[in-house]
Amino acid sequence: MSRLVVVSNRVADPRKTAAGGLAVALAEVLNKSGGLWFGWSGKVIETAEGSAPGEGGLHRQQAGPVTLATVDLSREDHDAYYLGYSNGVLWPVFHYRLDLANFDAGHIAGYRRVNQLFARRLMPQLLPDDVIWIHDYHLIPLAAELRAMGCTNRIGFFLHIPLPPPLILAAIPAHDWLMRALFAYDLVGFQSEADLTHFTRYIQSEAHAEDLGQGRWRAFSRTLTAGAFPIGIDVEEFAGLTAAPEGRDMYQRMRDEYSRRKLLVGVDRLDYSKGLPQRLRAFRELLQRYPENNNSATLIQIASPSRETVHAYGDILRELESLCGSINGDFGELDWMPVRYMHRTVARKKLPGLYRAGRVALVTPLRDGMNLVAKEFLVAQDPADPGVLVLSRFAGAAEQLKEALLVNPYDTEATAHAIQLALQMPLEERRNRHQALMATIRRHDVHWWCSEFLDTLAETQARESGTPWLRL
Ligand code: ADQ
Repeated sequence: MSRLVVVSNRVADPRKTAAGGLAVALAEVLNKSGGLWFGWSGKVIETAEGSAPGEGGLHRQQAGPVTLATVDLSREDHDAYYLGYSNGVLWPVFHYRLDLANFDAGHIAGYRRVNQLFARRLMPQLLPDDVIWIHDYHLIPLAAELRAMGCTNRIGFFLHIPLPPPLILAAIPAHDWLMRALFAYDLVGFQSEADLTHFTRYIQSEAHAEDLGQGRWRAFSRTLTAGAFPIGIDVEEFAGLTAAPEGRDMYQRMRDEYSRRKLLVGVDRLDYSKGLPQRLRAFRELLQRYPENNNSATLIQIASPSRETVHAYGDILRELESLCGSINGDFGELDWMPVRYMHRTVARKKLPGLYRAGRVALVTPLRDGMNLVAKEFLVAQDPADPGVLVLSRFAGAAEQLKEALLVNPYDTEATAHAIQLALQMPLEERRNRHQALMATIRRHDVHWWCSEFLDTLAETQARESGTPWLRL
């Protein structure tokens, strides 16, 4: 078995359960192959302390059979690569928010510099047979940088966020450079068929790519395989958390506290892609249109702090606080607060209890690669008396979770109506929908995702020798 090398912006210690499903799944494969996990240490070194842009020390640490190798970043690199380009250009554009993108030319230089730094630090760690799996938008050009240094290993890439249609992608000044960089990979994986279609339309129209069949495409004198690999969760792990003492305790506390109420739950990172203001407007509409919910329906919305140094995130925070305040002010009673909003991260062990107490989950992003909260909510339910998932049609998960109540989050009235249907749904229909959804979630869990991606990568044709990768 070849050794697996995982590269992602951040590295998680696979021994810590708080790391979550993805880390657990990757840890399993990494453990089996005695693998290496490489990424940014999370540390920013101020230039005054001696770290220049494009430089950063390497730290190696053993986590059981897995080696964790991390690199520090200088302040300048961090600000340009992480804040400026990854989260100031790629995140908004890939989520269709051109209005929030800042195409400052300096950022792309930093993005490229850090990818080159990663390649320089990773290259000496590689063995000839290693299979390399690179994750997400921070590291699109990494394979091209490795190839330019002579790396001939099999390299796969998985994009966790959506890929927009060609015309939106083309708004990025360096879009052709980015898309060409993808051809340094042997396999490129997306979350959904929709994202895959956007990619193939782009490469056909902009790069005259040739369709070789079976997911293989040829352009820039290179061949890659592209496919949709919808990410799942570790169902057993999450069911275990639900049944654990902390999960049960949280559930009981929520049940006791809200015994006279119908509980709705929302759990997100505070991000403009998650559609939080739209969700609150729909909840307000629900209270206005269907007055039987007054003094009853209660929305617990948890929005964990995220990327607060990026400008657009401050605006969404203020908007959310004002919407919650006005709903509580207009509809609240002495003994009933319609919205309980918390701007903090909830410990992973407590989430299943909260989900299980919810009659309805509101997962209504304006755009989302997949959205794992939707899947976690369903796993945490009591199959004999399950809650209902209201899911945005713009989440990648909507391609799979057809039995959820799918909504357009921009349509406030229709979303309010769907929430009302969810609150009123008879037991038998709830059970049937939950059963069908669980079958999908079990079939396509995170272990399936990992092995499907890695098996497909192993089957890609050995890279053509003799065609050196031309520098980007
Ligand atoms: P995220 O945008 O972070 O991930 P999501 O898939 O919803 O989104 O959540 C990932 C994990 O974070 C889940 O396990 C969830 O429980 C946890 N989480 C979210 N909000 C939380 C909160 N307030 N408190 C505690 N935990 C919270 C990106 C893409 C997604 C894609 C994932 C995985 O944006 O579309 O599904 O990667 O590929």
